[in-house]
Amino acid sequence: MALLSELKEMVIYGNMAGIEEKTKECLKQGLQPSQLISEALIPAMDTVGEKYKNGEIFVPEMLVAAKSMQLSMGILKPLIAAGDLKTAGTVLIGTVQGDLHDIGKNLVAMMLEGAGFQVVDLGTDVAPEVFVDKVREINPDILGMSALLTTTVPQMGVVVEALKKAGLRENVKVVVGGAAVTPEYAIQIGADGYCPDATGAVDWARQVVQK
Ligand code: B1M
Repeated sequence: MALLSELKEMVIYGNMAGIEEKTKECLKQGLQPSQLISEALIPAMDTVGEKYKNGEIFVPEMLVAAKSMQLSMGILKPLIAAGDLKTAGTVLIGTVQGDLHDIGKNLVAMMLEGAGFQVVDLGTDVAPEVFVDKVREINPDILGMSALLTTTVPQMGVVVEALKKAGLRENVKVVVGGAAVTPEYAIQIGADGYCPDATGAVDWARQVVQK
């Protein structure tokens, strides 16, 4: 269907100016919101992820694509009845306490949304007890933490310990990322995964929920 391909291309090339109009046009032509998401938006973000992996595009292009996807989603979400859209899984995400960097974390969140995950974003400077309380409240499949400062990375270990103390550690898969985090640190604190970038986070999350 030409309209779906056009919508998909608009996400891939980050056409923020025209994407809302195109989304409305698709709906006017009788296409279903869930169809736009599964046949245009999600495949578009998959292509974007591939292009990023292959070094064909960089963070700014990926951000604009993700923002275009979100503009389209903004129109579609209210039209989707609860339960109509199949979620790939739920991800709770946030930047750890003391850390205000959120560009990378937002990109990870947007890419996960683009891949069909329901993302609950706690923002930045998130205290361990806030992570723990939210895990208890929404029972997500995955808890993702981001840190950009060497001084805030240890907070990730504090959260993992707090989850254990609350008896919630086995209920959720924990993934960590951010420029100051290393795979070795992830192993050291007993996280389930480390992802170096947003596309890696999507691949990892998909594998986890498939299991
Ligand atoms: Co700050 N800052 N900053 N800063 N800042 C860095 C991180 C720094 C490396 C700059 C430097 O000195 N060269 C340095 C940290 C040094 C260190 O600890 N090793 C630094 C510092 C020191 C500071 C302050 C302390 C400066 C000061 O005030 N003296 C201060 C701290 C404030 C605080 O947090 N409490 C500070 C403040 C700021 C701003 C507020 C001005 C701004 C943040 C704005 C914002 O985020 N809204 C800022 C910025 C922009 C940067 C740099 C320039 C860029 C970071 C960024 O957005 N990169 C950064 C230097 C640099 O990295 N070149 C720097 C782009 C982003 C897409 O990449 O976040 O790495 P990144 O995310 C990637 C991956 O890491 C991964 O995927 C993303 C996309 O591929 N990823 C995940 C991230 N989270 C993930 C989670 C996952 C999986 C993957 O799973 C859950």
